[in-house]
Amino acid sequence: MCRAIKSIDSMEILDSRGNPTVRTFVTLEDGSIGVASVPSGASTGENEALELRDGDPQRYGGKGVLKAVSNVKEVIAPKLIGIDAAKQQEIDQIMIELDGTRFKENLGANAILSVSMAVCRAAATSLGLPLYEYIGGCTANRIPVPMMNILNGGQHADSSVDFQEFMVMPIGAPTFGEALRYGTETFHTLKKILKEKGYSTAVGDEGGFAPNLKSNEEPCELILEAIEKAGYKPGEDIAIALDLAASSFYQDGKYVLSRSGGGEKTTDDIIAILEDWINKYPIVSIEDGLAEDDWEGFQKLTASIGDKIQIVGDDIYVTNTDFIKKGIEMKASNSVLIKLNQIGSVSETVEAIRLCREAGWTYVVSHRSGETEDDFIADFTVAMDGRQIKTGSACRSERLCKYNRLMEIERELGKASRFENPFA
Ligand code: 2PG
Ligand code: MG
Repeated sequence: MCRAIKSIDSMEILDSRGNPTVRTFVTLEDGSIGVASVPSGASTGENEALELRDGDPQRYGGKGVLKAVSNVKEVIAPKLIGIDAAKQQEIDQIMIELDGTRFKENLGANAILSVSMAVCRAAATSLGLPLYEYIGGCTANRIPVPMMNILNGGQHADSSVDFQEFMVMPIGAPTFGEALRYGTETFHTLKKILKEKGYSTAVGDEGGFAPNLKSNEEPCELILEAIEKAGYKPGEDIAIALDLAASSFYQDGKYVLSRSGGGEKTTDDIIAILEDWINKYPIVSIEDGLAEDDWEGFQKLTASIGDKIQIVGDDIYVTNTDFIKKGIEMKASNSVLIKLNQIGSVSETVEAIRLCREAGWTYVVSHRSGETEDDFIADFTVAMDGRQIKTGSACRSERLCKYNRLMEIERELGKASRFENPFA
């Protein structure tokens, strides 16, 4: 069997924040090689699959991943040698059983996911197919609308803004390439505006600007101005999407806006703020507007504005079908953020997306704030017929490599490619 796995190797590399992460190499009998690197979050959900770190204070402040690397080489590899790399589900299942815990606490989700993705790539190479076609079949042709995080706050920046992500979504663009241009021109225009106002134009973890602003609302005002000054129609050409990452400022049942000096807010206060904002700004999507433990709050938020905009759950679901099922039953949102490393394997991520589709929910495939030059999610989103991808701003190559890959795919598909406003 030429597609059989011949060897699996792994190493510690560094992510975009200079923290260690896992890169794995899978080689098949026919010589095909698949390489994959896993990302790492900062505003992580409590129930994410475990990112195994060494905890050795002598190396990288305890953040080394040599144990995860050794788990790939010593524990996982011997069980997978000889198996057909195209048997993705079987391979993922073997690793899940080998780990034996609900949150992949033995082997580490970083170890398991790196193998899962590398196996997938190796199989695609062996079959001579681009990754999106291998996973999604010969009809995979939709290029997602980017959510470009051009202003970073919260845990992704060292600034006075409590809310984490202020994104532009070029929903009115005719192609992905044009969407990227709309978003990038807005990003450059925002830089000029910030400069004129005497604000810093240094960037945060996801490549968006990270100035100290007067309030959590000012980013919306500035982005609106940037969209217009760049020559686009707000809401028509370019809309706004937010990720508050509200779990990161939720303490003892209250939302504490300490960075901006905004004081303590209740769930109802936050909902009122968001209701007000969606009337003032062309906001089409709000992610983690409330905290992961605030299921009733999510329900309320969705009941109040879920018919007008997309309500995305990230920390609350952690790409885990158990939590997504609960959310669907409770009508806690109408969309799910999808991150491979929250659940830890390609097959389980596909299951999470299936569940969203069955419920008639949307899904947004996402990067992490700590990324690598791995562009797996670009192909994966196209394969999953994903209409939206969130992978950062228009700078920092660990963000742009995903966007650049999507431009390549759009070019390769030519006339067959589709690009549509997900909200039309
Ligand atoms: C998020 C992500 C990605 P992190 O909250 O959606 O933007 O951030 O990877 O830090 O969890
Ligand atoms: Mg989020």
